[in-house]
Amino acid sequence: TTPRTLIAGNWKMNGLSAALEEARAVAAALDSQPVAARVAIFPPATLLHRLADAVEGSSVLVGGQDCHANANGAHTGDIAAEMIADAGGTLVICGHSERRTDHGETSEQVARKAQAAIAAGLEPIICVGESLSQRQAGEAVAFVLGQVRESLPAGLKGQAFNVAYEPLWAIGTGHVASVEDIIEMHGAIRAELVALFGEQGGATPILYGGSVKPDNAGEILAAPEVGGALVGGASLKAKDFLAIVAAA
Ligand code: G2H
Repeated sequence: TTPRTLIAGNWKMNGLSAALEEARAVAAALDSQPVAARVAIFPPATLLHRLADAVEGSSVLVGGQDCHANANGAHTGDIAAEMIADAGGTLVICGHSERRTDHGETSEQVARKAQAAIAAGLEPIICVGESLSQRQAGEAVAFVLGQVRESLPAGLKGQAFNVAYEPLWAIGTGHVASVEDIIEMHGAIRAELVALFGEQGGATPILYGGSVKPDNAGEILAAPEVGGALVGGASLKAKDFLAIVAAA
């Protein structure tokens, strides 16, 4: 069976208490008009618990933007996967390019985070993506497949997880990857997932992320091997986010 499309709204470091209204609006809209896709919101950690409470009883899923590889301990400022689950989250983003860039996260660390997420019962979304210079040098596919091999721990086998392809040059820039580029990369990732995980790898959702907006979501989500979208900027307003959900 084909897993349901996942539309994930990554608020990044945006959102104060007032933003809970946007999440409530998303939940109310989905309650009055159910959709086929799974819909998840990833607020900043400070809002995780309150957002989970705000959408409780609705179909909206909640997730964390990052988790630590360890279960607990002396790691000031970090958040354990179990804490995300305790706050009402069921998913977590691992290895977003902004974590890799801002915090120097390596694929090896990302794999440990994904393993920790699974141990806590969370469904990880593991992010990969090449830089503009790598794409221009013709190395995009080889680089991303290397990231897939290094960032996905063997412990994912038999567990629910997702991969997100986010070309760095398309994140928050308004430069969306062409559908041809997306099809090529998602096809390559699919083949790698099958090689790594067999039948399960053939069904693992591969999300696209990078300047997904209401006006391009339909075309991207209809492309082969695109199992959902990781939406940043356009997830902050319920109206835009719901338009993307409606395109799924
Ligand atoms: C890519 C994406 C969501 P945006 O990072 O993670 O952000 O849609 O703003 O490009």
